[in-house]
Amino acid sequence: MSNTEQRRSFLKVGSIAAAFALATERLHNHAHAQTPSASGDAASAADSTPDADYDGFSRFKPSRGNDPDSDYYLGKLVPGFRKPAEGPAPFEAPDVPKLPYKMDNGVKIFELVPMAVQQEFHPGVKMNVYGFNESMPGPTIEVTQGDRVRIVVTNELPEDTFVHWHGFELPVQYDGAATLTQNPIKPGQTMVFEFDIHEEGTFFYHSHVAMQEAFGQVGWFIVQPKKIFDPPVDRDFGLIFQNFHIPPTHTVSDSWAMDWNWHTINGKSGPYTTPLVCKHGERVRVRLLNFSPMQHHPIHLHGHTFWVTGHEGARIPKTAWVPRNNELVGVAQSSSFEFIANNPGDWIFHCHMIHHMMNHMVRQVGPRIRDDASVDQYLTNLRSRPPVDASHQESFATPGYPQKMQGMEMSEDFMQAIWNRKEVRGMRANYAMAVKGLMTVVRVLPEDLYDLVMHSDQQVEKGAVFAEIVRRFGDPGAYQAAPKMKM
Ligand SMILES: [Cu+2]
Repeated sequence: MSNTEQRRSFLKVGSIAAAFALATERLHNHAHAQTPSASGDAASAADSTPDADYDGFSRFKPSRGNDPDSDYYLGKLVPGFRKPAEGPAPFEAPDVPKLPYKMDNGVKIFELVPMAVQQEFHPGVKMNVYGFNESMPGPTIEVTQGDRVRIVVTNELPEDTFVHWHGFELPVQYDGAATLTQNPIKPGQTMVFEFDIHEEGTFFYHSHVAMQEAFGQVGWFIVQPKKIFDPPVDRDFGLIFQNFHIPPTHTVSDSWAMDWNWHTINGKSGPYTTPLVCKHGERVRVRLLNFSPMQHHPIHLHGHTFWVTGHEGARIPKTAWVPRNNELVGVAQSSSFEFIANNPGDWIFHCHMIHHMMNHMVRQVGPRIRDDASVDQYLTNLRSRPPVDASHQESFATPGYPQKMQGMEMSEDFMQAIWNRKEVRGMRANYAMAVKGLMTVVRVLPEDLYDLVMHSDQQVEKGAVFAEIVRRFGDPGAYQAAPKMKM
């Protein structure tokens, strides 16, 4: 298929009106003019740009580089586009607000309110959990190494609480380790914590009452280094992974449970998790925090190899960075990794624990027990049995369980809420069926498509951006668009 033909078929799939086509063309050309390698029909342009090649590693196409001992092997020290003089890229935890502060005599003052909140795990599915300042996880505290902070904690929970500043080397009376170091903060009471921050890196705050932790009481506490981390990144994302056991028809977690049926990333459960959107060629940092009560999460990113650059204690010396596709994050551990987004597409980014890849949405792994048959009978007759279609088997549905929202049972309101977010524009029409529980998506978009998705108000048909990426970087002749969804 010629390029022109491919383009036409894209427009057909995309139904992105002529206006959009022109706009894309314009954005595309613009991107070419500014950063010849940073866009589109990229491979050849990228090859001729010195910036794109680092000892055989290209920031614009999948590549490993020549020598495992090279600084640029797998993109290890390939810098982002951001200039160090611009300071660190702003930390961004999708769906979680930042906690504002006031200055008083050089002290940054934050007001933190532990409270019961309603958190919408899925569209319309509001769970009663504990958080801070109307949010679960709590709002992000972001400061700079060397700051002095005063955190005014006012307890609006119906019970005593303690707040711990996880990882900070601070005066012991501010440690928040329950009655070991302080008296409880009674309901309605305020306690002031004030300390200097000499560390840098990924920290968090949380209640130091076990059951309150299980109810969701945690938030980021990010300390940007005085001297910006090298190499500079263009994106700095943060994701908090949590598990809850919320029985059918309930909205309150059973914090005593040993098993978990609801899984959230930044307070939302796949497919309601918000994709991480970045531009082709950028250097991206992701910080993960596993704040599940009891379960570890092996976190896997598709289509890229990342370097693990730090944990919650500190950044790791570069000589000890490890390249991975999957990083196990233990309970109350964080892990930071960085990669060059050199492979355009929509890449699933998920916990690899099977039970965490669904909210008891059984269809992805098949129903546990087939209708009218014991497992033995089923296995005996395997060859002669017709394939199982679990999508419409009411007998598998447990009232109130999230499997009700699986597949075709996703309601119109549900799907509207999913598609109302700009971050998902142009993704495949049925993408939501693949993103469940502890899953989200990393979208690596050429600059023009990034602008279309994140900054334009154009109509973008479902699947159009994905099809365009396949057209430019993949094998469009072998690509099939998603079937039209009913809604
Ligand atoms: Cu997991």
